[in-house]
Amino acid sequence: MIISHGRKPIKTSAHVLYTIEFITVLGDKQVGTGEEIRLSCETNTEGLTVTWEKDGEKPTCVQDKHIMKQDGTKCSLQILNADERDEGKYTVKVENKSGTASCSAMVIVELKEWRTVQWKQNVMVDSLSKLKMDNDQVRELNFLLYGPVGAGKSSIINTVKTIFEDHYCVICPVAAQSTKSYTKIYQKYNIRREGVVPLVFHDTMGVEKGETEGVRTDDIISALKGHITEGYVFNPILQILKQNPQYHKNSSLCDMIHCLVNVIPADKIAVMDEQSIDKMKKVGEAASILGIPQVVFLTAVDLACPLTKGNVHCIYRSKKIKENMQKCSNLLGVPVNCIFPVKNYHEEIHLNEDINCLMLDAVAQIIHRAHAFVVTMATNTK
Ligand SMILES: Nc1nc2c(ncn2[C@@H]2O[C@H](COP(=O)(O)OP(=O)(O)OP(=O)(O)O)[C@@H](O)[C@H]2O)c(=O)[nH]1
Ligand SMILES: [Mg+2]
Repeated sequence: MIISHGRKPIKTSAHVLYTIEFITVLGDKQVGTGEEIRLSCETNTEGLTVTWEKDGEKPTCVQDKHIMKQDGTKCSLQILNADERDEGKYTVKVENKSGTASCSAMVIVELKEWRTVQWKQNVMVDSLSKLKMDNDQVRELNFLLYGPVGAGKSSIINTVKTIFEDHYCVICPVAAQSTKSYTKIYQKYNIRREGVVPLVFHDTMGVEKGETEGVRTDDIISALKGHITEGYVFNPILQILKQNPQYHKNSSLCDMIHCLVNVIPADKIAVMDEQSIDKMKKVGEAASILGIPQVVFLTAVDLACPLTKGNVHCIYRSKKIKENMQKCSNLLGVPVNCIFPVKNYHEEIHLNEDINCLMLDAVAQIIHRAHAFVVTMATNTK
């Protein structure tokens, strides 16, 4: 980005000053931890006063780490031994009596990988597809997707089906961004791969602020307990009544939800409204009381992090993703090790192994937790 506030050439008693222009500007950088960052640019004129900013503020310079140079028309900032604190937007401002100009660049510092993923799609899909339920009471694991409008709940189902079924699936309707939930019906989706894989994903209406808007907290709690059957049309004004034909009174372990999957868009954590957060916390508390494990799938990581957008494989090296996971943990009170960033298919026309592996890793986690819940509950009820 270049901003020039120059005026026409002006003549001083000593020499002519020209409107400052950049001949070369700062370029975006992506470096690993411990590497060197070198930002440089060149202007059309000498004798300028140069100042640097990081994220709009004067950078804290450390001796022998930050080296600023100005040589004729060239100026540079060298940062040695980069660490996560060096990530940000850098701006150089140059000025003389004729005016000022500035240009900026983004610096991304890849962290050391703090969580590992297998990144081998075939191995991961094969091992998950072989899942067999050896429990007499429960033949399939039930997952409920719950979260704000437009968070990507329905897209998760499409992405998981796409991966297991090996072709692009848009079986679950998704919306263009809107403030009202596109999904209105409680619908369940099975996963297939050379036969049925015993995983069932339940799609729900989105959470909204306002007591009579979006999916009701009491309805989601009823769904967790297995009281709501497929096809129920959510009513934001009225909770499901026991007389409703879609209310399943005598639910058992096989009807219950075995893992609650909260879905939060990574790019919108900062703007989530308090009422929606409170609703989600209430559902989370109800799940804890029932003993149902809960996790968060953090979607839209591509919109929240340029490093991940460029390469999903780098996700667990991204400072932005790490920060977002921490923010999400603080917001919902879910530990960071229960938060899984995922990327849904939404505009791609080709399948991507990294997107698949990231989702498969998250799915393996929920299977593990749901299975452990079923085993515990089945043992306790014997
Ligand atoms: N960039 C990006 N867009 C996504 C991602 N996941 C979903 N989307 C888009 O977000 C929009 C909403 O997605 P949905 O799956 O309909 O969200 P939802 O949570 O089911 O929304 P409601 O049913 O309306 O509550 C769609 O346009 C998706 O294509 C993602 O990981 N990255
Ligand atoms: Mg939906």
